[in-house]
Amino acid sequence: MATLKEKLEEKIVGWRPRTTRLLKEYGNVKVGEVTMEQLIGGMRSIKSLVTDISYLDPMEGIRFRGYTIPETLEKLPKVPGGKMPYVEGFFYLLLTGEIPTEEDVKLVVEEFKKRKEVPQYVFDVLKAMPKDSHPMAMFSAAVVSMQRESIFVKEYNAGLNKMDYWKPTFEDAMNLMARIPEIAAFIYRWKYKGGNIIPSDPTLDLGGDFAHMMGIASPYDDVARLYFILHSDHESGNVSAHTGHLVASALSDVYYAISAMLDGLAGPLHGLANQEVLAWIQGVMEKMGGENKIPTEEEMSKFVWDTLNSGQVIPGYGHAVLRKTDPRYTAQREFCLENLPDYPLFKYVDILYRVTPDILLKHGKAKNPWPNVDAQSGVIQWYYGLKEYDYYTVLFGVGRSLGILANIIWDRGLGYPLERPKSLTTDMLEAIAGIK
Ligand code: HAX
Repeated sequence: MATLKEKLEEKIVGWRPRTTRLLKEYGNVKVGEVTMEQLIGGMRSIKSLVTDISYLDPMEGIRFRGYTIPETLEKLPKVPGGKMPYVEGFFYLLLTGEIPTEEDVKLVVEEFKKRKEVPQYVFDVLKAMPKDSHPMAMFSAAVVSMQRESIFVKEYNAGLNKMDYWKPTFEDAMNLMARIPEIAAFIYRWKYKGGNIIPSDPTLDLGGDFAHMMGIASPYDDVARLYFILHSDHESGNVSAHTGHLVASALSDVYYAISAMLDGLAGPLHGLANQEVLAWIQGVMEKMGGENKIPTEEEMSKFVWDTLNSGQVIPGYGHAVLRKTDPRYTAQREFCLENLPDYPLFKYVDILYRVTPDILLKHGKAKNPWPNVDAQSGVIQWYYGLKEYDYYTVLFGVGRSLGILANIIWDRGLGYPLERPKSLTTDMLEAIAGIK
């Protein structure tokens, strides 16, 4: 049976002629136009990146390798005793575009186990950081501290054919991904649990071992699997994905690229949003009478209107690209309905879901009145005892590493070049606008 690397080789070699043809024969074909608004406005929606790992449709939400979230969760092999798929099998899907068999998944699980030992110096680096360092700063530092392990760098320095760049990149990506869960769990236990570290259990899959090292009982293993899968990829233009791609485009190895993408994810406009949404919902609960008082829809509607009329946004609603309920929200909502239907904080989330979209529509400002992923995820973490807000983005980062590593391997496989867009001056823009 083919290993993941052999399968990937077959896929990459088979794909290359498509990219080469587009470049050689259709290089001058126009894909879109760029307006002044897009240029000044953070390059919003400019079509300027290529990825085949995932695609975000505004009406439908994310598809991973062509599969919707429900299809992904349904089709991938499940971990025995749980309801969620193996994260390892999901990584196989991201890399190859194919749903793996049970056997394929077992091979990836074994590969990760062989590679998962975290060098002691990584823990020493983390222990040397001030205790009040943000967990994302710790995560990023831990990853970049392993840069000396890069096989890509060694082979590149020894002289490597460009066509083969992806091979040591694959080795680096597998080594790094295998180690990330233990690093993330170490940060949690070191920072918030008095340094009481729980060693990895080599019999468990990635999600199961992560939950074990965090010290949180089942079904948190399924929560971890679901969370990592849902947060893995959201095509290439978001800050973390774009940063990972950009840094790797300089042929910086994956340790540099993943450390940098984590730095982008740490921003409040990106990965940090989920903790803000949870804090807001808890504030709503406090104001409306606490966990013993579940508001009626009328009471909640009034609260939402009052919030909007006082000029504030409703956190967890709206999206820059999506124009429907985020399917990542729906997947987590279904998990809540099954596992914590009566949890007061979830009841609040549920009532908000029933009243808010209509109100936002009537209010008429938000282009998307529907909830986004962040409106649900914090509630689940809180329920299972993970109450350290600052840590939530680390969970996001573990998941996002899957998507970005898959992208970087393919970037190298297809020979995508150094990223280098062109900038203009304000004078030039004024000249283009005809003002000067
Ligand atoms: N409540 C009230 N008003 C909202 C709103 C909301 N949830 N979402 C958007 N609006 C308002 C905007 O403030 C804007 O008003 P102004 O014209 O007065 O500035 C108007 O509607 C148009 O905004 P938009 O084009 O619909 O939204 P953007 O693409 O600019 O921004 C945001 C998308 C997600 C940032 C936005 O919807 C928002 O602030 N939502 C609340 C915060 C939130 O949920 N953040 C989580 C983001 C999830 C994510 O992407 N994570 O990575």
